[in-house]
Amino acid sequence: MNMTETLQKLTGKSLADCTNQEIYLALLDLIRENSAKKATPVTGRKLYYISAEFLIGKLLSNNLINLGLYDEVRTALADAGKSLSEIEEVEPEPSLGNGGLGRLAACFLDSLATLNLPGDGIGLRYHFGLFHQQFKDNLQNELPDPWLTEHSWAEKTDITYPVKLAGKSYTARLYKLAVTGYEGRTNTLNLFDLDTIDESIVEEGISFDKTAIAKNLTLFLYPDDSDEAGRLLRVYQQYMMVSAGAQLVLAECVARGCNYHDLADYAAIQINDTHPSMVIPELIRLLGEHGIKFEEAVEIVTATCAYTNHTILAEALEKWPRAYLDKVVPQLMPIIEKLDELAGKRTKDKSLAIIDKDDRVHMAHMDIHFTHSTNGVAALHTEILEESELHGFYELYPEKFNNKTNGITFRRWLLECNPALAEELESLIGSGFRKNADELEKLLTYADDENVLNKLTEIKSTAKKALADWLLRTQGVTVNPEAMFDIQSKRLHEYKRQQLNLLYLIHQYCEIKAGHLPPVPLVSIFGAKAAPAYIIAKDIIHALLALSEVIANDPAVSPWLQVVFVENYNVTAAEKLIPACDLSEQISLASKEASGTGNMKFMLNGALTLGTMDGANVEISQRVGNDNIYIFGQTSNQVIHRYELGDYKASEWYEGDPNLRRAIDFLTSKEMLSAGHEENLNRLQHELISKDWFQTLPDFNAYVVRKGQALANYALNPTEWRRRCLVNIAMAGFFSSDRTIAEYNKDIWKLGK
Ligand code: 26Y
Repeated sequence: MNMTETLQKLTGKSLADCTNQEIYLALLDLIRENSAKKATPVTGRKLYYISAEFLIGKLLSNNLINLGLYDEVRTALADAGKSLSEIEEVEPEPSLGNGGLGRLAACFLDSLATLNLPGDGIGLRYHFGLFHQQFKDNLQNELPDPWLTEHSWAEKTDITYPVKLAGKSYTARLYKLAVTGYEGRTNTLNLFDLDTIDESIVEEGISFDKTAIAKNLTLFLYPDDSDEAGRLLRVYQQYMMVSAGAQLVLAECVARGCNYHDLADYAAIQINDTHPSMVIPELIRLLGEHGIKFEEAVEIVTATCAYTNHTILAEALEKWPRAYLDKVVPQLMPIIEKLDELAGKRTKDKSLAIIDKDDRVHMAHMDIHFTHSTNGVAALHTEILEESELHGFYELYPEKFNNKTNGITFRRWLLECNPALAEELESLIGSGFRKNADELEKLLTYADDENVLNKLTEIKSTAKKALADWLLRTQGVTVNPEAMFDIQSKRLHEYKRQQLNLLYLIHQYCEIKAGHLPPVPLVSIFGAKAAPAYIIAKDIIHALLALSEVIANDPAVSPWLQVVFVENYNVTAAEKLIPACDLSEQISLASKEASGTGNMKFMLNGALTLGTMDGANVEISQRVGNDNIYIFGQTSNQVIHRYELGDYKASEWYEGDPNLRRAIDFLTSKEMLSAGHEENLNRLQHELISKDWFQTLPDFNAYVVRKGQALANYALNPTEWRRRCLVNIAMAGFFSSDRTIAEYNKDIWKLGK
């Protein structure tokens, strides 16, 4: 049967007569059937990647590509006058993550299945995922983002586990989502949920009764934690995930012959940041129920589990008040106390304790003491963990520490989002790079080939036009595709410094007003959600939206400068933005961005990076060489030193630099106040002058200068620019998540088949 016949059989009628919805459902069936064929029994060690987030994005095209059905399906649909990209729009995006950490988990699942490694995910089936972002009056509003339909990828099973929360019993139900690799095996993403969740309790925006656990437990990903009920709910979520997850791991291993004592021969558990850390005491508790003594259980769990750290920001390192755990998980507290005691026998250093003097439980400390591996996510990040943030632990357990630089799956971030580039690469260097990303380096032989460079320019122009169409259709804005496209898309956070970009844009606005025209028109595109309770982050969004309006209304400036803030940035939007980018903004305060993974996606798609020496930017710059990246700003050592001295005064920088002063003053100018709100703009201005915790001001000048150079190079030397893009694509192979996963497997997991 050819594909047209197969699909017609599935829909029960001629394809031309089907609605997009009907075709979508038929494709879902087709994919289910094909991926099920690739599920293989496991021998030896199997990985369980436990994570509160799996930002998987839409799955239709991804699965078709991985199953090798994409071209056939597209052609069959086109023959019937249907377009695959329109059918894709029927699929709701599962936004089961905030940002980098969740998307990394999704890339890892793809690579595990592609490398034919047995590795499943364990997480929660949030009904609304992350909120849907809406702009109104230049402010962010949050709305629920429903994605579950009766035909979701995650399939309900009969498997349930009892979970005790605050002394009451609940029943966690397992849903399974097939993860099929590129020409590889099919693994499973296991998502837990309660049958009793009640979506109707959501009121205004995303508010709901946070105390009705049976109704709300998995409603949202990370509900607003600005109040105690919200924080407690997070503990409830985390425990439900790890308790059901641990029971699943044990049940699967026992079914394969494990006798509990040899658990580590059957399972490797990777703890993705501290959100699943309670899996450690929970496993010890469950092993105890099977007759294993505490000391042995500790050994088994330590040999089974490993921990990944994704941040050095103190506020993101979870420390739960003991009272919360006493309330929600009283069954774990005696175990956590014994672990704390045991840790105390290994070191006298109180700063390494699990329970501190204020009775807070340090989840990361429990992870490091009681897993066999702690890794950072980029070379610089791991170095900072070893040398400063976790130095005491590094001295105690040097053998546990290791680095695993992040990666991205090239299936989604090249083959799927940029088929034209993938096709061109294939015609030049063959298709080997699809599975062996290092082969991209072969592209270097074309670095001086004018035809190839022209072709790359043409591909970029087409992607920019496609983005312009998409922006018009979805956001109602018109952009000039001849302009340089400069993109900063990532969660909104002060350390990522969207505010630095904001100050640059104001500076440019003032320069243009003063008659100093730039060498090329610039379209600056942002995509970012701010945590609902993060006031300054929301003020930064507000200021950018207001500035966008001010510029658009000024005919002297608008031909040269445009600010576009994409509403509701998510994986789907990222797939449109990334192929169209000329300049990738990676401008976090050095030392603060653990790795970044957007930086890798942009590079792979032929953008040049404007960035600080932070996270994986350091490794990108090492690979492409300093001529092929725009680096600026303080180094992480300088930043750490400044924090140690504790004498940073933003106001001195503000007073001392007329350009900076002009830009900051402009925040509350009559122009900005005509588009924005005094309260928000004043607050942001005050924050920058009096605090500026992430040292935006000391990097301002260097940023303006470096960005100016990038604009000039782009405008005046297009061939050289494109050559640099080619070098970036060619050197991106290292940042494939296949490489990352192979390293985790070799050093930590040692998986079976
Ligand atoms: C505790 C709670 C508030 C919380 C929720 C989400 C804390 C952290 C997070 C998410 C963290 C995150 O996304 N971290 C990012 O992980 C990426 C993958 O390793 C890194 O590339 C990126 O630098 C880091 O910020």
